[in-house]
Amino acid sequence: MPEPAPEEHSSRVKYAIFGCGSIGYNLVEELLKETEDILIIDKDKKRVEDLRTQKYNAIVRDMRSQSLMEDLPLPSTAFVLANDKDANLAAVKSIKQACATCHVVARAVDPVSIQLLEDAGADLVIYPQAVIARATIEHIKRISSAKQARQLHDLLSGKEGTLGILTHSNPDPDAISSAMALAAIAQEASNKKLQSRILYSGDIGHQENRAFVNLLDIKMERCSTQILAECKYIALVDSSAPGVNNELEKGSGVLLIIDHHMNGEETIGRAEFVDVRPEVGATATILTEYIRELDIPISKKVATALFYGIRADTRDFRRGITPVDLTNAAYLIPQTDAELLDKITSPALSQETMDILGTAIRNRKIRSGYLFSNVGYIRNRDALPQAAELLINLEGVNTALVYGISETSIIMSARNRDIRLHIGDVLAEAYGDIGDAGGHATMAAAALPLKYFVGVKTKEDLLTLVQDSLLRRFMKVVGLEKKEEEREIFEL
Ligand SMILES: [Mn+2]
Repeated sequence: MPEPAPEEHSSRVKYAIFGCGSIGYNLVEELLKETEDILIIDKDKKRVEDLRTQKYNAIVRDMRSQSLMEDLPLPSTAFVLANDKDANLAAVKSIKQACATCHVVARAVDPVSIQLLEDAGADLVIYPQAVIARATIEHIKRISSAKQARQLHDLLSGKEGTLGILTHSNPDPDAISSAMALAAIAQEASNKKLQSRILYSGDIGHQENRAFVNLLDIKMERCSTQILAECKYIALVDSSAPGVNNELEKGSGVLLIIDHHMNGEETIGRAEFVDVRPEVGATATILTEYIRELDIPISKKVATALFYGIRADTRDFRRGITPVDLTNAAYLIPQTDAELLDKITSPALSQETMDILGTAIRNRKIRSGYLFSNVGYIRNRDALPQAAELLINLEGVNTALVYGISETSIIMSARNRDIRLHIGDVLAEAYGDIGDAGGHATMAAAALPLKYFVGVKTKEDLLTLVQDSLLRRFMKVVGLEKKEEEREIFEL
């Protein structure tokens, strides 16, 4: 067996271009900005002569030849770019045979060649038609987002007075952070002539949302007709039209609308500027894009709020997330306050919530993977879903139903991870006739007005008295009851 002759291939070159038509030539021009260590291989004598007179390092060789790589220096990266698909395929094979570690980029002349070239060992296959289409679309998207940002800027730049920024009712972090960002844009664009007031209606529920507003020290005012009258302009954020989940009259005019909700059949009303993009995960994403495009300076507070807004509306980047959301969230990260973000995400529990969680844990009863817990009288309704959320994590539990009694109703919160069960439907079937009940497959709730349960003195007594019959309804629906009609519901 003859020894392989390594000296034959001892010389090396950084880049080799196989086939130097227009694509190859353009690539060489780009590569020259980085290095002159480039070798060009082409079968056309005239072409090679021309290249040589331009002082390029070029040689004549047929890419289909078995001896393509003979005496050639080994390239670190080879670009195979001829417009002949068989020649490209043959060249990729020869190159990989001569040098398995060489990085090979190959041009596919048609869609079928893509797979053939990959099979032959090409590390990257480019199909120029597809590359051009993608690049063009990217370019158009960039231009249109820049244009929209410019339009918003121009609209705000001529204004002065008060801009009322109205969120949807019961605002969440996406709505609130979007309002803050719009206020920052309005201030910058108007040269501080436009002052913003952030307005909302309903409640800022859930302790995470309240922690968000408190920790970020956000000034928000409850919307009233008087305040609306004091605002020269009204902007809607995270709400798709006047009168749709906000305090405004249907069809009334506003200055602008920025949102990501589907508007259904509702009419947008009159607005000078509308940017509604149902395809993105959060309104905060859209506002961040404006801030980037317009290069608006924002505080750590606004950056942190926007980042949290995107995160919350996409359920921690898991629901309806798009590359646009991620790109904009990534842009915010260096400007966010990590410590603040941590505090918002895990707000301190109130004494009462802690007590209720304790009661829920203590009073839990389990049967065939179902957990039930009676927490008694409660003032803070937020604690109930938190208790259900906590208890569903218990080993062996697939469905958790936590219930208690408030001033006005018996309330229930359920969590479920049994894929065969739709807990929203279960609650609706079990309690729909005596109150509000329903929800999703994995989370649901019920509120049963006390008017249905009369004649008992204290609320705690009432709950004790009716819980068996209420739970029987539930068990009947899920099929737990059949076997043990007569027995106590729980045997402890
Ligand atoms: Mn939203």
